[in-house]
Amino acid sequence: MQIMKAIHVPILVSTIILSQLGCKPPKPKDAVVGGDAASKVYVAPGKYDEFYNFVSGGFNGQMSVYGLPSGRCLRIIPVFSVFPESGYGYSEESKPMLNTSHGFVPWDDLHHISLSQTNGEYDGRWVFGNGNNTPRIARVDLKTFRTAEIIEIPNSAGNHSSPFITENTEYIIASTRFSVPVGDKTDVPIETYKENFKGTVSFVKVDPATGHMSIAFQLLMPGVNFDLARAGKGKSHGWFFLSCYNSEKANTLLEVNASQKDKDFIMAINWKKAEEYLKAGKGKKINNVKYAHNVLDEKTHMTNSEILTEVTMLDPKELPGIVYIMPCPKSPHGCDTDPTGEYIVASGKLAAVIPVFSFTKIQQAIANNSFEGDYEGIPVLKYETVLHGEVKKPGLGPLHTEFDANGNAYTSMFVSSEIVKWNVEKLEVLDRVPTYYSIGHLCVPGGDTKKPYGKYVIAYNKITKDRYLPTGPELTQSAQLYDISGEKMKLLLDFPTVGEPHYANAIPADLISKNSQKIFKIEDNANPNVAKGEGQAKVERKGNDVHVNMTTIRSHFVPDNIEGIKLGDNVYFHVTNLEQDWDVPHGFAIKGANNAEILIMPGETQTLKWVPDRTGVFPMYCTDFCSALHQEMSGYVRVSPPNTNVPLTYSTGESVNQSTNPK
Ligand code: K7E
Ligand code: CUA
Repeated sequence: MQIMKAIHVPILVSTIILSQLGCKPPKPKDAVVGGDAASKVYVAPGKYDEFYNFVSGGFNGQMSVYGLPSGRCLRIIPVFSVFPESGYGYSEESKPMLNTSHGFVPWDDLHHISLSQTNGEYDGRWVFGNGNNTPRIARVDLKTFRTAEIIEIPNSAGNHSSPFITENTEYIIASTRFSVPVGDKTDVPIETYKENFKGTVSFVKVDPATGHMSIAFQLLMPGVNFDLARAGKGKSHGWFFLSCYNSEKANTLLEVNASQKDKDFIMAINWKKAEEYLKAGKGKKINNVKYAHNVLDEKTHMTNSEILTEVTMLDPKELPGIVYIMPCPKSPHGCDTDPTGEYIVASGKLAAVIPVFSFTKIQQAIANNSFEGDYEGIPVLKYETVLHGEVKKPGLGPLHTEFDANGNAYTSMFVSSEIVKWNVEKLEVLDRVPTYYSIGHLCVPGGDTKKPYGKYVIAYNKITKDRYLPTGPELTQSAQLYDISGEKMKLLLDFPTVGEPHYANAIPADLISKNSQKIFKIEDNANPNVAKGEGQAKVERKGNDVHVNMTTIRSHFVPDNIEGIKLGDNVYFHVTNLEQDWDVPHGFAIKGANNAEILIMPGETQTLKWVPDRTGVFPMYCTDFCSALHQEMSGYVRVSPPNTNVPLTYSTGESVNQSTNPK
C-alpha cells in the first residue's frame, strides 16, 4: 500500500506499534451496523442522491464521483491520466491537455480535491485537483464534469501540498513536497542538499469570471518537505497554514533521518502581506523556467497549450512579515483550520497528542516578538505561546481532520484504524469508531468550509483486507460512510472506490445538478473541422494528411465508404455528433489504430488520428450502443499502395463524391 511507504514512520517505532496493534482493529463482537442502516443509505431506483462526493483517485490520476448516501459511482473524470474509454489524451483535441515542459505526460498521482468557494462556502462551479509527480494543478468544470485546464508548477517537485483554496477562490496553493535545486545551478551533488536545495510555495490566481489559472507569485522557502495546507477562514482569511517535515534536511533514508527532531513545523503565511510586497515591486522575475498552461476552448472543444517562461519570486528571508514558523510535534501531516478560522489542527504522524494552535495567539505572539529564534532567517514562534491546547491520547497515527457545524472535529487515525471525534474548544475526545482498515483522509460534507453541512463522515481507507470478495492479490479500495447526526458515530455503508482515494469533498447535489450541461449546441461548435450537417461532410487531402470531416447521427456515418487513402498517409477522422438530445453519444473506432476510441457527445467534434500500417480494407464502427440499429452503424476505409491510381472518393449510400482536393 502506498501510504505505508508514504508516511514516514521510523523502522523501530513502526515495528513496535504495528506488532502491538497490527493494522486491523479486532472485529467488535456485536454487529457494527445498526438495523436501520440500510434505510438510511437506500436511494430508491429513479431517485437522486443528496450529495455528490468528489473523490481523488491517487495513482489513477482521476477523480471519481459518487452519490451519497448510496455510495453509487456516477462518473470517473479523467484529469492527469489518459482515459481510453472516452478518448481523453488520445483525441487530437484533448492531447494538449497533458502537455508539460517535459512533453506529453499521460499519468499523474492526484491526492487532493478542492471545490471552488464563495464566502467560505462551496459554489459548485469548479473542482481542482493536484498532480503530485509532474507538478500540476487541474480545474474541472462542473457544468460538464470535464477537465478544462491544467497549469504546470515550475521550481517544484512533487506538488503534494496542493490545491488548497482560499475562501473566495482567490488563490490555490501549490507547495513542493521534494525540495530541489532551484535557479541556474541545478546539476549539483545530492549531498549538497543543505546548501543547494530549496522549497517553493506557489500562489495560483483564479480568474473569478473564467476560472483561468495563472501563477501570481512564488515564495522561496527553506529546503524542507511541504506536506499539506489549509487557508485561513473568517478572522484568519489572508493566511495559509502549511505542515512540513524533514526540517533536518535529510536527503537519504528519510524514514529515519527526517524523524530525528522532536518537532517539525507548521508555517503560517500572510499572503495579503506577500501581495503588498508584490505590488511594491519586491518580486524578482525568474526567466529560466518553463511550464505548460493548457486550456480547453468551450467553442472549439480543442485544448490550447502554451509554454510560459517567467514567474515572480518573493524571498521571505528578505521580506519580513510574510512567513512565521510554529514548532509542531513529530512529522506533521494534516494541517486543518476549523470553520471559525480560529483553530489550526496539526496532526503529527508520530505524535501522542494533537496540537491545536490559536490564530489569536499567533497574532499576539507576532505582535510581541515572542520568537525563540529563526530557521534560515524565518522567525520561529514559541510553541507554548501559540498553542490553544493539545488533545491527549487521541489514538495512534493522526493524519487528517474535518469539522462539523457544532464545534466538533473528526480526526483519522491511520495506525489505530479509527475516526476520533473531539470538541475543538474543549479538546475532549467524545467518541471513536473503528475503520476497516487504516484510514487515510476523511470527509464531512462542507467539512473544510465555514459552514459544514455535517450529517456524514466518510472514511477513505488504505487497506481493504477482508471487507469484500477476494479478487486476487489486488483488492478494491474502500470508503465507509458514517452517520454523525447523533452524539455517537454510526457505520452505515462500505462502498468500493477506484484508484487509491486520498482527499475528497462532498457537496449538496442541487448546487451542481441544476447547472449540469446536457448537450453542446451544434450551432455554437467552432471546431475548424466541424461538419454541421451531412452536406458539410467531406474528405480532403493535404499532402500526406487526409482529413475526414465526418458526421454521426442514429445510425450512420457520413461518409461511410472512403477510398484512395495511401499507405504512408496520416488520416484524421474529425467526427461531429449531430445529435441534440441528452445522453446520445456516438463512438468511433477503426481496426488496427494505435489509439483509443473517441466518444463524441451531442454537438461536439473530436478527432482520431490513424496511421494505416498496411494496405487493404478496414472496417470502422460506432462503439456506443446508440439505437436499435447501432450494430449497423459502421463503414469501410480502403488503403492502397503509395503509387496507387485509386482516386480519393467518399460516399454514403448511392452518391459517390470525388474529393475536392484529390492529390
Ligand atoms: Cu494523507 Cu497524499 Cu493527503 Cu493521502 S495524503 S492519506
Ligand atoms: Cu452510434 Cu452506436
